[in-house]
Amino acid sequence: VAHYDSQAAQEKWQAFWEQDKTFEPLDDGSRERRYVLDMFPYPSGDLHMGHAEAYAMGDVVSRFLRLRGYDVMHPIGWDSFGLPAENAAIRANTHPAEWTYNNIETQARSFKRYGLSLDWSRRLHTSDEDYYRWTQWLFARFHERGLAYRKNSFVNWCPKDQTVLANEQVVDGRCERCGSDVTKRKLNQWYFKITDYAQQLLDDMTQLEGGWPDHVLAMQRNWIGRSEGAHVDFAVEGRETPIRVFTTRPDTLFGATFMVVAPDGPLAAELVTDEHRAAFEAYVEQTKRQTEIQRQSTENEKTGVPLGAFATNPVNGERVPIWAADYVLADYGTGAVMAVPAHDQRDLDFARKFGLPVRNVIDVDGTDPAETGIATSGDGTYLNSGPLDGLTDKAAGVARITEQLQADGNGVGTVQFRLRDWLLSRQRFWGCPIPVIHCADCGEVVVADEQLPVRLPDLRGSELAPKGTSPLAGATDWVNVECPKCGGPAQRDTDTMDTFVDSSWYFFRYCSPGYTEGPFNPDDVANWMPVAQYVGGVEHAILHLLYMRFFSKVLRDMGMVSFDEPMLKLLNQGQVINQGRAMSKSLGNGIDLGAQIDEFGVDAVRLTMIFAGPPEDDIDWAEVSPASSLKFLQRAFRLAHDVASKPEVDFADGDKALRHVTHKSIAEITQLVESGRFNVAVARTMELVNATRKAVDSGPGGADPAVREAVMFVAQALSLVAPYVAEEIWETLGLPPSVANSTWPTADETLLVEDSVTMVVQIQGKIRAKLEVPTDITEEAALELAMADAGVQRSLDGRSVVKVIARLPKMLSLVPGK
Ligand code: ANZ
Ligand code: ZN
Repeated sequence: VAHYDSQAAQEKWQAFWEQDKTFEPLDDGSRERRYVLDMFPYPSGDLHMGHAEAYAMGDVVSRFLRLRGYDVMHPIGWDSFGLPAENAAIRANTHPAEWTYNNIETQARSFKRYGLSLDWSRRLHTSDEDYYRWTQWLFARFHERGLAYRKNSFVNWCPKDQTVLANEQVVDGRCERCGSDVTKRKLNQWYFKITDYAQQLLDDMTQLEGGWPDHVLAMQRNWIGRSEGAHVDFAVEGRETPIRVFTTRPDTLFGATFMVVAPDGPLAAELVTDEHRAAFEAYVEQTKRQTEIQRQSTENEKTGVPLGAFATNPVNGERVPIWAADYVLADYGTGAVMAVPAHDQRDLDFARKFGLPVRNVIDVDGTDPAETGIATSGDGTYLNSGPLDGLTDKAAGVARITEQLQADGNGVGTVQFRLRDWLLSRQRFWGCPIPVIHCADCGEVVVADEQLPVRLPDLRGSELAPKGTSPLAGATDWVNVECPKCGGPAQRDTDTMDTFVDSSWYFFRYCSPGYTEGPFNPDDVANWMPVAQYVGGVEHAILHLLYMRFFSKVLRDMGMVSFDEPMLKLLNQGQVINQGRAMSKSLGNGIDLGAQIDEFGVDAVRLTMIFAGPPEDDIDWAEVSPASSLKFLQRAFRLAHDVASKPEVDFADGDKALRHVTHKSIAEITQLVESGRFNVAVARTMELVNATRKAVDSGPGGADPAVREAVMFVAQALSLVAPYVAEEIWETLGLPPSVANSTWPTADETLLVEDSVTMVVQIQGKIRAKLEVPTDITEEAALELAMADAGVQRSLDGRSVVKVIARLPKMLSLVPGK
């Protein structure tokens, strides 16, 4: 029997695709373009099972669109700056580039072996000079537009990695990378002003609905966190300017009995009186050890200190004390709140602990929070609230009080976002240098475009060890330069950029690789983008996927791109797990991709990944069987050897029944792949293989043209998931290579009609019904249909059927009991 040799097929077809440039797009406008993009890999070690799954998914889409006649771009590159390379270089006393580019070569080889339909001619690495030159160029443009700025503030600090982290990189109070508890440090750092785009990032999500998973949109919406409310000004005794608070409930202002400011913000330090200073300073130290999550938790025992300062409630003239407490965050709203203990649980817990007054101003359910200790919220009847008394509607209360505040000049309605500006400085070496020179006289001078890239100095090994300052600061020859403006002595910025900056624009670069006039050619981007399908892990739901949307909007405002959203469709593949758990070293349940491929071949491994379930679901490797995938592929391959007709044969002469099955498969599989149901498409392909095998062995036989037609489509459908065996089948059929260059068929509507015949139903020799049934009807289905017929029921008259004689599809005879 014929048997396909998966390893030999792999080498043969890799060479063919490379030589044929099968997967390089024509890019000449002769076909409609489609851009299919996988999130580019980080070069940590070799490819693993997770990569294998994600890229197998992207390849289904890319190969499908190619066969459908589109000019498909499916590029690959590496996100090659980052900490692991630096840590490896410190350990091995080498340069991070060595580790990085070695790993890239290993991964590139594995990608090729894995049979992905990638365009290698557009390959990029974010750590290449001709890439990071343009990252710096973009930084300069952002700076010109006021979207890159420096400020001094408390930032998230990872004590292990010795670098700052963006808010998005702090997960449950820990460093997203190494899991260390994140602390706070006061540093002068660079930020991107993503908050300028908060509203647009929110609004444009309507363009992504349907194309992106709902939960990703929900996560972004929460992260952006839009709140409507008001700014209210409280005059402070002995201070010229009032304190401004942000509140979502200005209608509760009559119940504001004290104020609270963030201990670690500038206000508290300024307001505190000498009498309270020592206690306050101790409290600030304590605060810094708390994570943001702990601080916001309602479970947390409330702590705080009085500042000795007092303010005036603008609506009733009451004198209220000002406290500092860690539950108020320095960088949300204004870093100060009006405390309304009756209607905010945190304020109530605080008031009860420190004996501050509680005044109920909304009767929600007849209870008094001062007595119950439970704050009430929502609609109710206002009381103790001057002009609001008697109103029962929250919206009306908010509107009324906001109007009054505005009229008196004590406040204004406003919108607040949870989203913070993006902190992009990192005190690490292996990243894109920030192209700024600091001069005592001229301030921040951005390096001129012609001087880019600002190259990394040549540091290695122990020179990179974390010291709490950037390793670049140690490269004094590199740091000390002439000020480009005044020629005086100046210093380069010694921080590098967050690697999420690199990955915020790589997909533009793919459109015009090697372009030297800018980061990309706007014409190429106009041709290829937006991306038709983006594939990658859900762990990027807020980091990368928010940042790249922000970059695209800035580029749009610069006139370089014309769309609001760069990625129209997003697929988040599930994870590959083993025995119900994520694979990990400590559990010892890791599965090695290379070993799986050695044993079963690429095709079987990929088929297993796709067939396991819906793309979004996790795959438990303990519950799937690459061995049976391989068996199926061998079955499909053997079919090709049983095709006895020649390529010139006319399918119209083929067996009707098999043609019907084939064309039904074409229609269904097309629709299934289009709607992302890849696993079901594979199941349909398996059914087609079975039907064809039957036709060969016990039907019209291998010489029938319908068999050739069926096997050709089997090869095309399989090429999306098992490309090597698909090529082998195609070749065995005597067709010119490659199946990847073939055209996906369209189903012939006339062949889709179900063939039917008339089935007569007899009872005791008499015809009781004539029913239209499919030619391939089963006895079970025929009996069910017959029993549902009114004439049959009348004739049976309540008697049960004791015997069935079936001569299908033409006749069904029923023998009733007594
Ligand atoms: C008075 C008030 C009364 C409040 C009431 C709520 C209920 P969101 O919805 O998340 O925007 N707040 C304002 N700034 C804060 C900060 N920097 N740290 C901690 N809390 C802060 O929350 C807005 C509400 O959170 C604001 O409305 C304020 O408390 C508090 F019955 O003001 B509210
Ligand atoms: Zn200068």
